[in-house]
Amino acid sequence: MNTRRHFLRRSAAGLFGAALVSRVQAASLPEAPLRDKPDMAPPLDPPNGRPYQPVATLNGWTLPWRMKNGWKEFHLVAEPVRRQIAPGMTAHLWGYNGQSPGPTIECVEGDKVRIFVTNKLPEHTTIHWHGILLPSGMDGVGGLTQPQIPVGKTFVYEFQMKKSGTFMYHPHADEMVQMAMGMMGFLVVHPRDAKFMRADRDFVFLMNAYDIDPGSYTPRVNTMLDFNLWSWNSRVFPGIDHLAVRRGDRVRIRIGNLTMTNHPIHLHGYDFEVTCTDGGWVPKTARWPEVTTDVAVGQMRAIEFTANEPGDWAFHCHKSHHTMNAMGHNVPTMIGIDHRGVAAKIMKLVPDYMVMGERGMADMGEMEMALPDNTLPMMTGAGPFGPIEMGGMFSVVKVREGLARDDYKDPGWYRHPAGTVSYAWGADAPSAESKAPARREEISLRVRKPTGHAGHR
Ligand SMILES: [Cu+2]
Repeated sequence: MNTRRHFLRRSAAGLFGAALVSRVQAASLPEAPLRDKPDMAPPLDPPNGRPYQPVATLNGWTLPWRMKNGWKEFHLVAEPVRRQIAPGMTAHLWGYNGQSPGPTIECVEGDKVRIFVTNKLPEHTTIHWHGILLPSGMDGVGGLTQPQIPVGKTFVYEFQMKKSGTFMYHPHADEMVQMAMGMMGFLVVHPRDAKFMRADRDFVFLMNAYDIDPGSYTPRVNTMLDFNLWSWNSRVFPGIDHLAVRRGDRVRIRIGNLTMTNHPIHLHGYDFEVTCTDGGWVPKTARWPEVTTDVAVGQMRAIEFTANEPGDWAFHCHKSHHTMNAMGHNVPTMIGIDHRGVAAKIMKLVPDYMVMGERGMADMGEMEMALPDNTLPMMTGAGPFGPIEMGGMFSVVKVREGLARDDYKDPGWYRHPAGTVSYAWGADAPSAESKAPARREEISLRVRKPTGHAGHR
């Protein structure tokens, strides 16, 4: 984590003399830490205030705060950022404190919170605190409850957290543009009683979507439905963190949806219950078992399960186009049509031409073809048994024996006990020990997609 030097200098001035302290501190802003890496920072154990089990933000981090006269003070800086969407592609987005999404804000029911928001965007902005019960004038709706924050200015939001739960923040100013550019963040309010709704692992991420032409860097901001990158915390598979879980852990995954469509989120290997929405905790008597829960636009859902079954469990949006990266839709379906020989003839005229799928599109997962710069394969990623043929909103919950409490590292692929893996009829049951590389950096594939920018709905 880097630190913005000028803020540091201003706070450090207080150290040099008691006479200066009050005057400088009255005028000083809290530090606005900056993060330049897209990988998951370790959960931030609260250094002061009431204790809680901190959350793990997929490909993200938690914003540190300072305590001042009983207030928890945070500093968000809205600004242009560069976000690696997955290895091989970087996007020019807008976000907070160096990343899109912005850092997760964590606090405790009853906390008095003061959030400084500095605007370093090229246009005005505000922040709305989605789901938080607060005074109307702190609600962050530009024009309605406050003037927009002008370029270069800092506004202050102050409120007390009346209830615990799962919330988010995003602009309520030029919203279409600012959300299409990646401005959003997670906000978790922990229960005052640390034993209430305690989970051993508490993951959070926001769902977002971008429309970035292959070979370019900046999202189209007018797109309403035809997005071509479906992301979790502005990352797509295989760039999304795995969810490492110790066997026996009580696991919570909190998900918010700031895309323009719903996402049926599906977990393999477990049934789960929705225990929290952006409206609050769901009473036990009102929950039911699910393996897929739809998260509608603007909603948040927390799902919970006890991780009894070890393995590598796929976790993804069930809209199959949302587990693909950018591709074209103006491609005719060729299934059942024998066009052998045609491609070779066309390739003499158009060297990088590729015929799509007379047997389906699965071949895409293993083809080695050139991509435009800064463009991700449509379907990619290799597992221990071959190409995974996914993109977009896909990750893996990796349940393992004996992980340390604070160990969120990718534990590698699951080693299936002998005799527990599906095998080809007529062959001997194979040994299940996987020999695949453990780290996904070593296994990315490059597959050329059809040209044309149309995305998926
Ligand atoms: Cu989806």
